[in-house]
Amino acid sequence: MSPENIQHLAAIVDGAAMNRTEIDQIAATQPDLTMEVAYHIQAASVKRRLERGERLIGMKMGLTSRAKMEQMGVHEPIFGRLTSTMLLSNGATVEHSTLIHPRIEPEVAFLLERDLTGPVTPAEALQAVGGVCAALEVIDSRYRDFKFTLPDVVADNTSAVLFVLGDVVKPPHAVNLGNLGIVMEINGTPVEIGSSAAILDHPARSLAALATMMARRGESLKAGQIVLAGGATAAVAIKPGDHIRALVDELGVAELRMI
Ligand code: 0L1
Ligand code: MG
Repeated sequence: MSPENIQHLAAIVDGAAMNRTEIDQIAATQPDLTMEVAYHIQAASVKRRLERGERLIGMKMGLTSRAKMEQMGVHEPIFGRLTSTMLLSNGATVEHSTLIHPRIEPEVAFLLERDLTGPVTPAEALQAVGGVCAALEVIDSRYRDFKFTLPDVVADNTSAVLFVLGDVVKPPHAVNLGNLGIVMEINGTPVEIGSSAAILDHPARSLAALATMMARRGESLKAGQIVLAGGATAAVAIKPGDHIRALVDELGVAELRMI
């Protein structure tokens, strides 16, 4: 695909993300939308956000659990980019009308205290981590009816829109990171129950996979960045009035409210 077309498609997904409008799948009209091209479109669309003053604050892994892969009909993890306007304070209130068709999923997040350049093993990846915490990620695909191919969702920055982090931060070796029980409640009712083991079998494997995938593109993670390791359950549609809490063993609660 030509550089001009990549920039043109980046402007379309960026515009849809900014204006919270639905678009048609890119793959439907662009047969040369490979995964490599899709990551170029993602990078170019996020660059537009940075040029408007947002800061790159981290990265996210997507489609890391079998439940998510089955839900979306795909079979490999992908990564996206987190910017400063996506991070809300724990317990924040979000207006549903400012989103398209939001869904939410409980996650575990890493706070990096060292740079991390792949390829790395999970054990090496953990050496860059200063802390882990509970997280909730709101995803809001810009594609009509939340339907897309894998390259489409990569181009759309893996549906990233908002996230919150829990207040409890612990060193990764201080918790049973590979098997933390996770419950997501909506209005006091458990709607999803899982374990951090569902995140590519161990969240450290997700972090290592991220660093390794980024290295293939000549990119790396930096000290101070946040990494959302990926959903541990299926994502759930949310509506006005919902109070959503992710309760993660040993890591407390990440929560937000929809109005
Ligand atoms: O964070 C995620 O796992 C989302 C990846 C993109 C797929 C989706 O929008 O469900
Ligand atoms: Mg996610």
